[in-house]
Amino acid sequence: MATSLKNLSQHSDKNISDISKKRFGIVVSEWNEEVTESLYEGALETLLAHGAKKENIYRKNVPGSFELSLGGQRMAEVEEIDAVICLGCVIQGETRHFDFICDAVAHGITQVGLKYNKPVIFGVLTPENQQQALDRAGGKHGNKGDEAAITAVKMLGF
Ligand code: DLZ
Repeated sequence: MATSLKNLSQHSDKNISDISKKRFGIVVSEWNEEVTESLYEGALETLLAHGAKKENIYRKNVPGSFELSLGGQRMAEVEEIDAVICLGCVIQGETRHFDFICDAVAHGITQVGLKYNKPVIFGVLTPENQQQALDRAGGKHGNKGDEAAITAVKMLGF
């Protein structure tokens, strides 16, 4: 999967390629389920709207965002999967849990992408409260799940 000269455009492009044969793994955290289900719906609809086939999209749940790294790795190690989207929502609380979880998942997802040389997308909301989360999961500030899916599509075209 090494990049060769023919994959590199001499002019900037938007990196949107044909994804009709690409396979996607979506990993969804069950914490703050109302939010993460909306993120999933957004990601799914966006992939389909860009030409992905429903039968090429695989989903697995993990208990919480901390587990997204391992879940993402399980998806990424499947050779036929081209890109992985990790979806979660960590709401800031009064404990230091927030920092530990966010740091761990950001680092973990980065490592998985580099290890498998595949797009592994960080679709994790880190809001202060549930309302801010809902606003970014299909509410007034859009849907981070859509953004995560677009990012996966763009990275496949890289
Ligand atoms: C423990 C915990 C807490 C306090 N908050 C969240 C959260 O807001 N969002 C989330 O996705 N997960 C949370 N978790 C669960 C952790 O991600 C993880 O599942 C547990 O610490 C077990 O490893």
